[in-house]
Amino acid sequence: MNKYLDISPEVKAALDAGKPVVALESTIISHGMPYPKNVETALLVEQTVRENGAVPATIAVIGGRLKAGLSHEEIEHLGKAGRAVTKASRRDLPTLCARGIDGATTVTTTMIIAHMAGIKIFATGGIGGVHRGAETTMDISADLEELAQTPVMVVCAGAKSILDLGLTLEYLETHGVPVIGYGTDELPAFYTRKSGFGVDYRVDSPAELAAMFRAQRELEYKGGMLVTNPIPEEYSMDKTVIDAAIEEALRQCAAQGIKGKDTTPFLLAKVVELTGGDSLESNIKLVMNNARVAALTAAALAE
Ligand code: PSU
Ligand code: MN
Repeated sequence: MNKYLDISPEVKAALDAGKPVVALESTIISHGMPYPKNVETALLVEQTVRENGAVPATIAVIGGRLKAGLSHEEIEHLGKAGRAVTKASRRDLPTLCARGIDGATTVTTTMIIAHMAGIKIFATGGIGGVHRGAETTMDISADLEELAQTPVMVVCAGAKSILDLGLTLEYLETHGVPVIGYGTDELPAFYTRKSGFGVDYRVDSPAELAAMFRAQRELEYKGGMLVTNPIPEEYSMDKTVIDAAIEEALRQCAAQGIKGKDTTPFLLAKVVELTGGDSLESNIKLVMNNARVAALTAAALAE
């Protein structure tokens, strides 16, 4: 086992027994939602994973240790400290480990640590991608690169249109990452069920997702796969409302000269602010929906 990795006793026991485990990220806690909703959500998502037959492993860096499986106190700490916790991508782990400090893991680092621990399925809300205007800013999330090289299945609700969804799909295609629609032919756009872009394959059951993941391993590919699961109809947002909020958030981001790793957290927080909290409720529901599909898939994979 890696010398920086700590697997919680419950997660370790499940992995040793070949039982289903689902990884969960922590940037969504520290940078994706306001306190205390972030902590409530993190605990609700863990509960959803359990109710669907798997053990949750929320991942973060605590005191320079890579943690797979957090205590409620650790989740509370990450939620309360919020944006004071380093948003940790691939480039940040060596420094955090060497200095013994905390980090909230993005999709990228959650995949890295899940893979180190032997966890194959990971549920989150949305992934990072190719930002609008990336043809000049070169702002492309490390999440896409990680999907290309780390064998973990990521279940998300698509990507927010703070990104260029078309370019994000092109990038994933180039890097050989399958984009699967769960119960849909169309890429979901996080708050809404449709984006106008098609997915590579539609899958209608956790068993079929497990079979695809198994085949990818048997082919000895190094990368992972992206499962996009549309937000349940009853929680999806009005496209006009959310698009207007995103456009305004992008305008403020440009006007304030926000760059680099601060871009995504800034846009996420602005959208919540501009929609008066409605988008936060949708966000919570869609993460729970992804946790359910991931848990059922982990269970199918464990069979
Ligand atoms: N998109 C969301 N919610 C999130 C994130 C993205 O809808 O919480 C977070 C995830 O942790 C993701 C990270 O991995 O932002 C991507 O950041 P960046 O764009 O800087 O790579
Ligand atoms: Mn970026």
